[in-house]
Amino acid sequence: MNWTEIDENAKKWTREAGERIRTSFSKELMIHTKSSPDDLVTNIDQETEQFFIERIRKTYPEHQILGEEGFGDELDKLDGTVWIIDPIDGTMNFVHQQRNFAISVAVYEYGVGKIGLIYDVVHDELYHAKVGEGAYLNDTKLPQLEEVAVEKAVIGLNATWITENKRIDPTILAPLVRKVRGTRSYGSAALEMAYVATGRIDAYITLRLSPWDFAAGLILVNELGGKVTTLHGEPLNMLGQNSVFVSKPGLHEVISKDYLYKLKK
Ligand code: 2AM
Ligand code: CA
Ligand code: CA
Ligand code: CA
Repeated sequence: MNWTEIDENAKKWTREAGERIRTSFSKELMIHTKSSPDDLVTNIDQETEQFFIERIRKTYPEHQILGEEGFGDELDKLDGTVWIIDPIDGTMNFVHQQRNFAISVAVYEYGVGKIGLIYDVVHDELYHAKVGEGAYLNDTKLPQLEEVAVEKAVIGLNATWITENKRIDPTILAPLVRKVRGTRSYGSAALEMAYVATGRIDAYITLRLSPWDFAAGLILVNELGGKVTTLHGEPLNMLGQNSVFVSKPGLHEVISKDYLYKLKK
């Protein structure tokens, strides 16, 4: 397996896909809803996924593809080489703001992350990691993550999870919100993981993500010494939905022990 070539192609196609998305800003967008009125998808999400699939199928016919919009393969296990793609992560931001969204592309081999790319299309910022070779923002190598105290931490958290909701007792995270220095919510799981990787936020907590939301971010954050687990501290299931807790080292243990212990098993 020529991982250098796969990495170069993945980066090239991601930047090309980003250029197409930037060009689309001047054209009319077709917006549909999926599971609920707030769950959006556009023709650009679909066309971008198809753009990747055409290139991967032509160059690597033996690889499999897991994509959010369903143009890839239906997988029940992660055998062989699998590309995990979210063509636009943060579609609501893409539609409402034309910013704060990203392309997320990861390549896994037998379930092990090899290459992770998160491309902030509007800022032309490519966060990338090849396992064992460090993580980068464009050409700049990112430093290893350092420990931080809870009182000094800024965490990515959506207000949904501290108000009445279906997935978590809101009294579990409310005391954490009071303790930390600040909370932020950017609306793109991939970007929030890239922000943990760059130290712009210290942790990110959310209750329901799919593999394409976190596949690339997991590789980036792990490469820098951060931790990515479910809220129960378990490894993420790469074929299903998960709660997700991304954090700098040290802080992960403290938040788990002092706040998340109240979660039901
Ligand atoms: P998406 O934009 O690719 O759908 C928004 O808080 C974050 O959660 C985004 O990364 C979004 O990804 C993700 N997400 C996962 N499932 C979602 C859903 N059913 N509705 C909206 N956002 C979802
Ligand atoms: Ca979506
Ligand atoms: Ca997503
Ligand atoms: Ca998406």
